[in-house]
Amino acid sequence: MSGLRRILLINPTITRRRHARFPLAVLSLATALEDRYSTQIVDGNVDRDFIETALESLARGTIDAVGVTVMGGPQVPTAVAVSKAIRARFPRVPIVWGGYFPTLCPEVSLNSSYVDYVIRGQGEVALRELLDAIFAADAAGLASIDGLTWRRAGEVVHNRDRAFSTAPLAVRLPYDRLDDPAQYLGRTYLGRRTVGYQAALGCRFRCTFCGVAAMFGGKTAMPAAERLEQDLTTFRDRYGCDAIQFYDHNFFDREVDTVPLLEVLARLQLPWWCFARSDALINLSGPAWKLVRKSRLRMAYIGAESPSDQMLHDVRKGTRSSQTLEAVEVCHRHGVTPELSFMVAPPDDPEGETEKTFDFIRSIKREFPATEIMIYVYTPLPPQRAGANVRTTRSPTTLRDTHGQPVVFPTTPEQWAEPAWVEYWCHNDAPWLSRRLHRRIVDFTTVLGCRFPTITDIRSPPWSKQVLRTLAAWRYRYRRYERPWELDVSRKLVRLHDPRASSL
Ligand code: B12
Ligand code: SF4
Repeated sequence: MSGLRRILLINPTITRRRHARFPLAVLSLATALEDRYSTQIVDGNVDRDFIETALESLARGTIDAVGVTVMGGPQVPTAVAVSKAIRARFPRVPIVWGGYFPTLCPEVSLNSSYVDYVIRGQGEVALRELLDAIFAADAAGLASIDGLTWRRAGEVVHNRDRAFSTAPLAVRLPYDRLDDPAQYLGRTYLGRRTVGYQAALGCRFRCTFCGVAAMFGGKTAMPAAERLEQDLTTFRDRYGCDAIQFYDHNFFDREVDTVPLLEVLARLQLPWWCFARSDALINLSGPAWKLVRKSRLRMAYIGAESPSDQMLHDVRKGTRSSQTLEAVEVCHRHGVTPELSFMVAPPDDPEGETEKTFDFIRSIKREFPATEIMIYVYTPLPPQRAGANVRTTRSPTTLRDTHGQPVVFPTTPEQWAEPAWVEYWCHNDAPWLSRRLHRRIVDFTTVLGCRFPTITDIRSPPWSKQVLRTLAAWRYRYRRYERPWELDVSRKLVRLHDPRASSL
């Protein structure tokens, strides 16, 4: 065994086994630590006893520190559970949290007995510096680690933000270190073995509702085309990959930077899916669209957010509703399915904005019925510390619940792990939503989803989708969304897929 200190990196369970994709956060950290530390990865998406596995590793006495990646929502309860279990049995082992949840809620994360350090933002270099300081017992050194939130004499200290780094684009991830890497390539409507892959880093926009700005501060960087080609060719030749789901926050950045990547994709011709902005799509040139068609882009997920230009302006989206419509048209013209995501029920006018959004969705469906629709509740980011890298439209402290009382956000990870707050983070519910409006959103979503079953659902047989379509037709036509019990029952029987929970 090497004399290196050993770090356990944990990806707590967030999704079902068959939806598990490469755990990119822990793989990135393992690569970054490589020359100084020995690492072990535990992935709760494939190892359903991941807490037991982590404890067994620690019981062998060879683990010197633990890193846990935490996304808000359903990963908070599992991250709390594994961290608590480790703290109870091995109280002296330092536990570090990183990822979107601790980046957005660093103080809350530390308000627990089982998180010692929080890394905000990109973690590769910060974690290495932190481990170096911990093992050198260099308490003074902690103060100079950018992106670290920690406790000094009981008081929470937020070091300054870490500058955006493009260094991760220079390395390739060690996928072969995972047990059976091929198990991470899942069957989706794109292909039999779909890989989840991130090509570029960050996002140059700073929409006020989005956690990505807190992670990257409005910065982005594109990878070299050679890196993309090498990675995708390896996935194809070594693991049998036949489709790609890009995790890039905005695949279509500046055309001049995107074209070399499109050329790679046009050579490989593996069906693919990506996040894209409407303004970028409508401004793509003819030659770029030609590459897109050749490359077999199947679906583009576009953050339409709202039909209201005022709201789009208020959340600093930087696009207009007319651009959403143009993007839908241009996508259809080029054989790409647009998948529009909307945020309904904003706190200022939940009912009115929701109805306007429903009407907008109906008008799009009339003209382009193949457009896919995702409906979320608008849930602003939780309160941020002073000086955080996030711009908010309004202070969350001004939010009121349905009784007119100020919304009190969780102050501990356990509170964020409660079902109501998991729903908040997943954009499914909010304290200002009346039960009536919540019901109406759920009912509309059900009727719409049955009237136009998503093409991403490959498990339900075609006949069952036809049955749902027929059953839902009159409700959709006459806007009779309320209590669609017959659709609820039928949907459960055919187990209709909901891409909001597990993606493709
Ligand atoms: C894959 C993915 C998922 C998968 C999870 C994995 C799987 N299938 O196996 C699934 C589909 C389950 C998922 C679910 C959700 N997701 Co998600 N997801 C992603 C996605 C596309 C990629 C994540 C990834 O691998 N990134 C690449 C790695 C390298 O980056 P990273 O995770 O940020 O890690 C870096 C740092 O965060 C940090 N770090 C991370 N962990 C750690 C740990 C330690 C110890 C340290 C030191 C540092 C550190 O260092 C890393 C390297 O720099 C991201 C978008 C994106 N591109 O990141 C959204 C994203 C993270 N998801 C998001 C959200 C909100 C969700 C949901 C909670 C809600 C929703 N409606 O989408 C749902 C839950 C749904 C439900 N009802 O269950 C948001 C988070 C923003 C926020 N406000 O919290 C993102 C950014 C998408 C977005 N733009 O809105 N997701
Ligand atoms: S919503 Fe999209 S464009 Fe806006 S900051 Fe988030 S990832 Fe970037």
